[in-house]
Amino acid sequence: MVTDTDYMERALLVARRGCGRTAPNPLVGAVVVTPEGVVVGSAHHERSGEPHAEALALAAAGERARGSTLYCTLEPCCHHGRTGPCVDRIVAAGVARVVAAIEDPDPRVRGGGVRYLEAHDVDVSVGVRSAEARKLNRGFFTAMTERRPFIILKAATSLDGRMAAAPGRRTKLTSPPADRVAQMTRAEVDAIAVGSGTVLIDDPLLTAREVYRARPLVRAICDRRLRTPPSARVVATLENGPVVVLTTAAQLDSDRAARLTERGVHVRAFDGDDLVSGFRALREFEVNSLLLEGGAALQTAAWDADVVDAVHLYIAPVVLGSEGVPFLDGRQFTVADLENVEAFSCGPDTVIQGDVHRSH
Ligand code: AOF
Ligand code: ZN
Repeated sequence: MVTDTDYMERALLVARRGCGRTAPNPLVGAVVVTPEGVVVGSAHHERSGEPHAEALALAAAGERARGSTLYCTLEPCCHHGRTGPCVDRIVAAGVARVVAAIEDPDPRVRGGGVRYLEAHDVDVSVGVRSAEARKLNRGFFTAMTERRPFIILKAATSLDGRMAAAPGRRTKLTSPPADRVAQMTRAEVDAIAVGSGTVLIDDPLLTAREVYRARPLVRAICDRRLRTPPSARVVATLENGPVVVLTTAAQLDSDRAARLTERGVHVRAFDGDDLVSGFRALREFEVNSLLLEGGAALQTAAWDADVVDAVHLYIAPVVLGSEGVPFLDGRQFTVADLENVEAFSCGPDTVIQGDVHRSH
């Protein structure tokens, strides 16, 4: 017997085909199934501004959608956005039943799709595979509910929890296999962020390399004092993705801001004492998820601001000693603070990935 859960898993699989392309919109999959259990339409949302998964799946099903069940990984929309409400199409197609994995957190929807369908005699169930559906779109959910991106803090440390041998000294800790895993994460997120100290010390490119990315990666620099040199490598590689320098309002009129802007860098102001306002400013660049790569000061500030949603730790089998720079400036942190932990070996290194447990 094929169950609702089986069809929803299929819809989730289909939704993943849009991976890395849909931001700021969600990944959505939809499957149309006749009362006999035949799949007559199946589709995913391909890119923001293009047709929704439900509309595409119903179009594929045509007349066969009448009396069918529609499985969708997100509650169908009921707003007049760029593509028109899916609920109207569902009713017009004569769908008898809708099974949605989870309520849409978009304030324009939030249960409105379900209410509309029920008012038009469509039977609706919400909650099948909801945890997977939420995970699939965790950036979208965080952006909708908290108005900031989902933030992954990435750090490489020694066995004794040090990130560098001494402050301001670049210390290579991880092996090439571990670096490849880190590149895969860069391929999945919408943006990467570093502090200006990291730009000055490491002069990184902040691009996704040796991995496929469907869209350019937004590269953000938190730079209250506007120290980013216009000669930085990140500025010289704008074809790899936009560069956004987040600074304070006082710096906006400076010559340095003008020079960066001339080179095509987006200079934006944020409240320098409120890091979250900086991350919020990135919504202009359609950023739902962000990888926070360094340095130590920026990571500690994000941790203290309670906006770190997940931690990716790369632990190298070396000891740097007490002169080294401690992870999170020595703040109390153990893997027990994380949920859904995955740990694996990568060459000589150990990678630990987990979500930050929040009581609120
Ligand atoms: C999508 N694809 O398959 C579904 C979405 O900008 P619009 O008009 O396309 O509307 C985007 C909103 O539509 C989005 O925030 C979500 O609430 C809803 N559902 N969006 O891009 C889809 N089903
Ligand atoms: Zn829709």
